[in-house]
Amino acid sequence: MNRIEVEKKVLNENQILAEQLRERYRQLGVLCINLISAPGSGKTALLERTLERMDKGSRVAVLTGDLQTENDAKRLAKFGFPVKQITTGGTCHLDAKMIGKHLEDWKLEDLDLLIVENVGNLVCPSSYDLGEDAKIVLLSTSEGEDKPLKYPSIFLKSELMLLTKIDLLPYVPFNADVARENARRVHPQMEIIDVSSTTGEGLDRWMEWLRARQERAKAKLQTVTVPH
Ligand SMILES: Nc1nc2c(ncn2[C@@H]2O[C@H](COP(=O)(O)OP(=O)(O)OP(=O)(O)O)[C@@H](O)[C@H]2O)c(=O)[nH]1
Ligand SMILES: [Mg+2]
Repeated sequence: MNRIEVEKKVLNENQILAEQLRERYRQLGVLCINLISAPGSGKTALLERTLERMDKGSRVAVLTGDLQTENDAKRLAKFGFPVKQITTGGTCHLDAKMIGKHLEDWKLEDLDLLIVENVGNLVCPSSYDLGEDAKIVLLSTSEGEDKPLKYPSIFLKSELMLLTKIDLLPYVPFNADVARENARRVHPQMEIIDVSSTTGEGLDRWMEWLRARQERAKAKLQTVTVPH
C-alpha cells in the first residue's frame, strides 16, 4: 500500500468507529462537542470558565488531548467533574479509537454533555471525526486574520467559531471584522461568538449556545423513543 492508500484506510476505520460513537451519543441524548484550535488559542481557559459556570449537579465530562503532559486535565479537574487526559505521545490529533478507549470506564448514560478538547493543531484534527455533534473552532486575536483562509478545512467543518482573547484587541494589530469576514468566506453559515476567558465577555452567549444544543440533543432523543 502506498501512503495515500494507508491514509485512506486509517480514515475509513476511524469513520466507522466515529459513527458507532455518534450512535451511542444519539441513543442516550448526550451532546458531544469537539474543540479545535492552534496551540494556545484558549481551549482549556474557555473550559475552565465553562465548568466554573455549570451547576454542581451538571452531568458533564471532559476528555482533553495533548502530545505530552497532564497539565490541562489537572487544570480542569479542579471543578469537580470527571476529566481525563488523553496523551497521544506524538500524534497531532485525537481519533475515534482514543475516545472510545477513554470512555470505557465512564457510564455514558450518566452524562448529558461530553466535551472533547483536541490536541492544539489547526490542521490534523479536522480530518478525524470523533463522533461529535459539532466541531467548534477557536481563533484567537493573536493569530492573524488570515487563518480561516490559510487553514480552511476546519473552518468549513465547524458549526461555531469562537473568536477568543477578545480582551487583547486594543493591544494587537488584529482586525476582528476582517477575521470574521474571512471565516464567513470559507463557511458563510458559521456562527461566530466573540469571547474572553479573562474578562468573561461573550461567555453568556457561549453558555446559551451550549444549552440550546443540549436541548436539541435531548429533543432528538424523545423523537426517537416515543412510539408512534
Ligand atoms: N488575554 C487572554 N489570555 C488568554 C485568554 N484565554 C487564554 N489565554 C491565555 O492563553 C494561554 C493559552 O491558553 P490555554 O487555555 O492553555 O490554550 P489551549 O488552547 O488550551 O492550549 P493547548 O491545549 O496547548 O493547545 C494561557 O496563557 C492563557 O492564560 C483570554 O481570553 N484572554
Ligand atoms: Mg489546552
